[in-house]
Amino acid sequence: GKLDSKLNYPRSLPSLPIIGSLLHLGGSKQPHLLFCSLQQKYGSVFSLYMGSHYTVVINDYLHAKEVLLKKGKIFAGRPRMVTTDLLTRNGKDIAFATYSPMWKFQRKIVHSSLSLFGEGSEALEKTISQQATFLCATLNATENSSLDMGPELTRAVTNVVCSLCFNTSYQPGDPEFEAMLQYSQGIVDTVAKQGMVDIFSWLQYFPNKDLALLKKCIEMRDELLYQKFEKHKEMFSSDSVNDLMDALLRAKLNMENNNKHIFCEQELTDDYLLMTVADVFGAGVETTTTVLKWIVLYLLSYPEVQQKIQEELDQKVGFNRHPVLADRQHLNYLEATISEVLRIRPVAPLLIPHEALADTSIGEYHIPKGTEVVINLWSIHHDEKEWDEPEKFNPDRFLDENGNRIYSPSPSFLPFGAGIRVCLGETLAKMELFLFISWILQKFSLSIPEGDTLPEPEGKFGVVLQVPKYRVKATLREPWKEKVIEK
Ligand code: HEM
Ligand code: PLO
Repeated sequence: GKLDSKLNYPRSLPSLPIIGSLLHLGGSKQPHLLFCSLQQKYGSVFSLYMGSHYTVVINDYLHAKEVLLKKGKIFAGRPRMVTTDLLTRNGKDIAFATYSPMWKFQRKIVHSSLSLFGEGSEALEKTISQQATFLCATLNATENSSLDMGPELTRAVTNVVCSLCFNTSYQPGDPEFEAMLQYSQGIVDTVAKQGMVDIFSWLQYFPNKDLALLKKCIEMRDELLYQKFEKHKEMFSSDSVNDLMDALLRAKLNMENNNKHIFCEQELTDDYLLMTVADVFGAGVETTTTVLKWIVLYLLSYPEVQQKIQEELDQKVGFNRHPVLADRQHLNYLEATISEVLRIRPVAPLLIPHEALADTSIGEYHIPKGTEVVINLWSIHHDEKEWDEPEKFNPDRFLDENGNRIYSPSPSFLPFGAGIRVCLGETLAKMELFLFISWILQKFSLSIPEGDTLPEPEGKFGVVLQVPKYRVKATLREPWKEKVIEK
């Protein structure tokens, strides 16, 4: 109601509070699909009220890039939500924290630890390869029977992030791992999914099943975090910093010793440390696992794509050694397939909502300070003006006529976001996706178990776009029949 009539605003949806409920009525469209189809009537930039919160939805890459890149700093805020405030102790993490000097500092520590222990080092490639070995051993053990690969993929990915964050890993059947699976699913099911409590915050004061589940899951997570934290504090030595938790502890000690807070006024309390690791751990597990499950589902639906990847692997890697990261530049079709999955099923179909930190504009439209800006990555990745038959799964669109990889045939491709809020784990995620899929397909062919039918690849909207459950039959490929898969 406070809009200035002299200024130009995006077209607004009518009868607004109803939209809030529309998003949640069973059977009706999911938010990313609803927003995508509303473009027809309202154009690619439109506004609505989430309860009383003025929200602008962006459905095309030009306006998205203006928000994320050109005016990235102005739009670097995050709106507060009831569920994410609970999850992050009022925004003491990175992903759901609004722009602040502390947020910058947290990002910096994570970024440098990831390069130190991860992306730059051979140690990480070794860790991922070791997990790939275990994964292949499990597939071998269940050969020709049907298997839900979900938990196996999750364990492989979790162990990689565990090693980066805590310098630990899980054995099969570890009860702590089972607990982690359970609470993380509960969080994914309830947090930041444009649910009613986040739209009408007063609903939190009434009995609410989702919120109760979220609180219980956060308790479970906290217990696990504290335990890791206490062990790290006990063992800490600034001469041997081996993981993210150590790096954060060292940053905290340095800040206290110097007693001058170079980066920010605020104190780096335990809460900030805990929420930072929790973010990296949570993001590290849920995103990469989700993409792996999407990739396998598409490989089952498109056996010809799987076969082409295997032919490329046979040619470029062969059967006498395992795939290594250095093979990435030669495995164009595999890389194209990964990109195509990230396009057609973006992990974060609405990114994480941004917030305008000052009065500004998007295109010709005035945007008041405090506006929530939702970037609809789904629309951007399914834009008919940018993609030929966007609903079609076609890895070849990421290759030129000679089969060489092109980063993207259209600028309308932002699977990791862009600008100052860009994903912190892009390099790590790409390493994992490449190594896990290449290891699996070098040794196994994946197919639909007899009598099973695949679910529709629709995806369930949430803080990540969740994959429907399905089962897989893994068959050891001919050249590997004589070889022994390492245990
Ligand atoms: C943020 C995608 C893996 C850590 C994001 C965003 C997207 C994204 C779209 C939001 C950008 C925005 O709000 O504008 C992905 C995809 C992944 C992936 C597609 C896997 C294929 C990871 C991994 C980590 C990670 C493995 C672990 C280090 C983060 C963090 C943020 C983030 C901490 C918040 C950044 C901020 O708000 O400043 N990611 N991500 N992501 N991602 Fe990822
Ligand atoms: C996933 C469930 C975990 O238990 C907690 C968690 C932490 C960070 C979140 C992640 C969840 C979901 C995916 C998010 C990530 C931060 C960045 C990432 C939102 C909720 C994406 C894709 O934007």
